[in-house]
Amino acid sequence: KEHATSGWDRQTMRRCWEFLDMTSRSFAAVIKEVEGDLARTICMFYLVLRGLDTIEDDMTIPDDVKQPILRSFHKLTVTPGWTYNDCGPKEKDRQLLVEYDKVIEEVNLLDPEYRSIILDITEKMENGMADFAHRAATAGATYIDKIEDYDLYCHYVAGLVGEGLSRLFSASKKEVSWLGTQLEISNSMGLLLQKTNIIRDYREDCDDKRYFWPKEIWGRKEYGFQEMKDMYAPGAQQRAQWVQSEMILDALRHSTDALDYLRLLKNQSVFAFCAIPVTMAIATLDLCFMNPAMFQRNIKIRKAEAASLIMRSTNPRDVADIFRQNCRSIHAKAVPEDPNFLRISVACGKVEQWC
Ligand code: PS7
Ligand code: MN
Ligand code: MN
Ligand code: MN
Ligand code: MN
Ligand code: MN
Repeated sequence: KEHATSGWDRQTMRRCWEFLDMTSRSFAAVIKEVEGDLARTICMFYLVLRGLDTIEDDMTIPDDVKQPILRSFHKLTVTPGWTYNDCGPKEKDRQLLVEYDKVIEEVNLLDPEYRSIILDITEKMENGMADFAHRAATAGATYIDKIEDYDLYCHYVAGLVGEGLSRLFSASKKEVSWLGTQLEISNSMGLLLQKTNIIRDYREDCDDKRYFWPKEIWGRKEYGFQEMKDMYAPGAQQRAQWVQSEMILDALRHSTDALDYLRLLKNQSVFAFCAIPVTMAIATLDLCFMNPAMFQRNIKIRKAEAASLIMRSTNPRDVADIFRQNCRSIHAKAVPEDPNFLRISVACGKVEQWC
């Protein structure tokens, strides 16, 4: 039965599973562990959004070309035979778009209820991405002003993924029918992951002129920065640290929602799929907190720690323990000189108290 629903008997679906391994460093393993035809559905959801993100990320595509491709991506995704060959050679996932006709073929074989959820989320995400991409092209670089804009961008690229996944879980009957209506906490799941990614990728994104940190935070007068890339300069370490702690504090806002979300899940394989990325995110926030290396290079949690997090991400109680431990660790590293000290204490306390 497992074999019949995962599509191993089809050449195109086999290629799609290969694409999943090629394009996802962290999601491939957890997606494959999901039960029955939901794994194949999430795999296809992932590949569609990965294709869309590859176009969003490609700075070699001029804005006037990129806009119509982004805004029609939900239609292209069901247009038999469509492929995209014009991504720059630097784009790591360009092959997925070169063979996108195989993704399209498999999307068209999905259960119509699943397919319409995927296409609805794709349409909302593509238009959000296109709005921000247009602003970035006009300004010459990605540039986010208010925390509100930051939350909106993260809603488009990750909060909507959370919404779509919740709707798919409900449609599969593996989770309660009303999970798909829990938009606020589904959004928070995505925002926690996306914000962690944006914090950790500071240097890599800066070097690509992708400035996702909101100016409302890094531009505060007391920090004294004129530009986001000034934070990695030699004399900036102390002040950059305070910006980093405010960014981490902002991400921690979503952590109790994530715990509330995980508590609603009933299916073991769905739980692991949702919990593993989230415990990795909390551990990554702890790793980044008060760590000046984050401004210089890409830092990652150790293999052994990741393995331990995966093993412990099996039930809400252990996940809450992981959250509490990381928050206690963040709390212990906070210093009174930090302008965010009090607010960090409160945010960590809230997670430590959660039950
Ligand atoms: C369908 C599993 C578990 C309820 C490709 C998983 C890019 C962090 O900013 O390229 O370009 O550098 O490093 C995933 C909610 C989305 C949010 C989002 C689809 C969790 C396209 C993770 C993932 C919701 C937009 C990292 C979102 O990519 O980002 C499926 C529950 C894709 C999830 C992007 C970011 C992923 C990301 P960037 P990256
Ligand atoms: Mn992107
Ligand atoms: Mn990307
Ligand atoms: Mn992004
Ligand atoms: Mn990133
Ligand atoms: Mn990335």
